Amino acid sequence: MRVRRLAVSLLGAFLTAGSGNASGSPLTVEHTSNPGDLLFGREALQSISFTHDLTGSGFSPATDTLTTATLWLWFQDDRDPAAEKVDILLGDSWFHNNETIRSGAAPTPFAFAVAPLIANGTLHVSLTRQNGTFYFTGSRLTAEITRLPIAPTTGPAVPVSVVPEPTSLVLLGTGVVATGLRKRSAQRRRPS
Ligand SMILES: [Ca+2]
Ligand SMILES: [Ca+2]
Repeated sequence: MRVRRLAVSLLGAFLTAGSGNASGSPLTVEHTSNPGDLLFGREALQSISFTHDLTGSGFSPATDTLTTATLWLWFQDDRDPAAEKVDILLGDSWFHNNETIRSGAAPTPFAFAVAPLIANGTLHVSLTRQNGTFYFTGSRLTAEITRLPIAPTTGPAVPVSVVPEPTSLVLLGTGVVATGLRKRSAQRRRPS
């Protein structure tokens, strides 16, 4: 039993290590906006707009590709008998009309797949009350990204010229002189 638990931990550690910043591996980034439990329908609040920006959470448009992206929106009914309705505009044109806000102590959040709507890591969101009174309690954008491998930086080729060291020059000079002396000595020994 202990061995099995250890094997599971080791596998978990391996998987955790493998899901890091290695080239091409998926990463998860998220951005949360919580404007502070705004109550729609009273205090004249009818509409709110905000922008999620993943670039502040580690997403880089130059090297990262979005695989999936999910927007979560949390609302809370204040438990009156009326029905709660909200219009949700995502990006510039993705419109969800008259969505019903579900009641309950911990209502299920809306979840939208929004990867096609994200440009340069940002997503614009607008919420407009249509009916009832309700709280808007938070928004979260979660994305899985793939990071391109970073190419090693190679500088321009530098031309290399070989300059003989002074010691080499001395040895070379000595060799030339020695060869000359040997030739001269041989000529002297030759009978004329
Ligand atoms: Ca209600
Ligand atoms: Ca209500």
